[in-house]
Amino acid sequence: MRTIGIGGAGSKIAVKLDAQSVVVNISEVELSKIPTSGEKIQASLRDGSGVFQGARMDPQIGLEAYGSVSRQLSNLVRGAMVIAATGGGTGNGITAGILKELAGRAEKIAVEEKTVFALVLPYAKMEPDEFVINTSDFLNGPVAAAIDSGNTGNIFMFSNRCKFEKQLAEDKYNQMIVNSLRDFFAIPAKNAQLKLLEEHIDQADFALYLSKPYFNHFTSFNYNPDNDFGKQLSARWNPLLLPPEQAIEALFLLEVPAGNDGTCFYNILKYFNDQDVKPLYSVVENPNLKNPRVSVSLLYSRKPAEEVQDLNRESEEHAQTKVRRTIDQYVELEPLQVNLDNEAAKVKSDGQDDVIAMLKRINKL
Ligand SMILES: Nc1nc2c(ncn2[C@@H]2O[C@H](COP(=O)(O)OP(=O)(O)OP(=O)(O)O)[C@@H](O)[C@H]2O)c(=O)[nH]1
Ligand SMILES: [Mg+2]
Repeated sequence: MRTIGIGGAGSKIAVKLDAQSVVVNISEVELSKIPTSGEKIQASLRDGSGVFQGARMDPQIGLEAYGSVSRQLSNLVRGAMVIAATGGGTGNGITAGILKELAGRAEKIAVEEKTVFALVLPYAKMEPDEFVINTSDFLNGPVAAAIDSGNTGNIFMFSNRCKFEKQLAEDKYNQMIVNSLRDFFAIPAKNAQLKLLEEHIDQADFALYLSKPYFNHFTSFNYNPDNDFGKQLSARWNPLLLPPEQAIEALFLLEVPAGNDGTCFYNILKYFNDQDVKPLYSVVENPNLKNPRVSVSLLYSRKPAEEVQDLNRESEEHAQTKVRRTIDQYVELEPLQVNLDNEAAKVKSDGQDDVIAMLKRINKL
């Protein structure tokens, strides 16, 4: 499956997953830093700006730039996986363009031509409000419309929560996202390579599952057949993804050590049947394992509007805590004598371009 990384985060994660990824950016600088043997596509703005700065957190700029590459991308996204963060301007805006194009197609898209999306959402508690607002608009708008049209494949909702809570390095966190995706995408290959004990999930079954226009939450863990499956599952949601809603469809692969007859899969089947879900499943023997291991995926279709409410609630609580903290810590300060012109001149002579750009933005220069 071709991988397409859009914007800064999207490109960095895509090339880790596949060294031949196609990467897309407005900023030539960001694009030049991405090591890929695949195609590099530079989207451009009508007035020629953006080459250095990208979309500067503005999805409208990303959407405008989408126009310059829409033809090329609408072919490339067929049967591919698109990876992008929803907080910034480039990943958000260009991916919005792709989703709108898919939603607007009159014809139904064939299973093998569906596009799968891996989105990286900001952690509302600790990331700037702009990222959260951009994400809300994106989920409420183009994502909702694409799901309603039925013309998108599975959408994986990664979140940066774990990165911030566990204070992980960006590169390490990106690798965790990639490992997690690889684990899920290995399911059909494991079926092909390992001894089958029950049922079979082949490439075609897996492709059909991936082509459904729902959110996909997947996880895997060592399964203890003596304990309740549902309890183990809800304790082992994938911490990199948003937690799922009630499943509409499901898939699981149970791997058991040599000598285990694999009949503990009936417990898992029963768990899903109790929820009126008939999962696609298979049981294989994996001689490298000491304990049974299960990989589970749920497809759910919570309206993006509700996802957004959660994001907003989180950032609102965060804002309130911030205010409270400020009040708690209120101390009287001597008035600071700062001459902005002098400060700006200092910054200029330091060559701190980013700071200058920021001061310009807030009209101090
Ligand atoms: N997991 C992860 N998140 C990242 C990374 N880089 C940026 N982010 C997050 O992605 C969001 C910003 O998206 P970016 O990809 O940097 O922005 P962009 O799409 O390039 O858009 P502009 O830079 O505004 O043109 C924020 O939520 C960041 O925390 C990364 O390498 N890994
Ligand atoms: Mg960027």
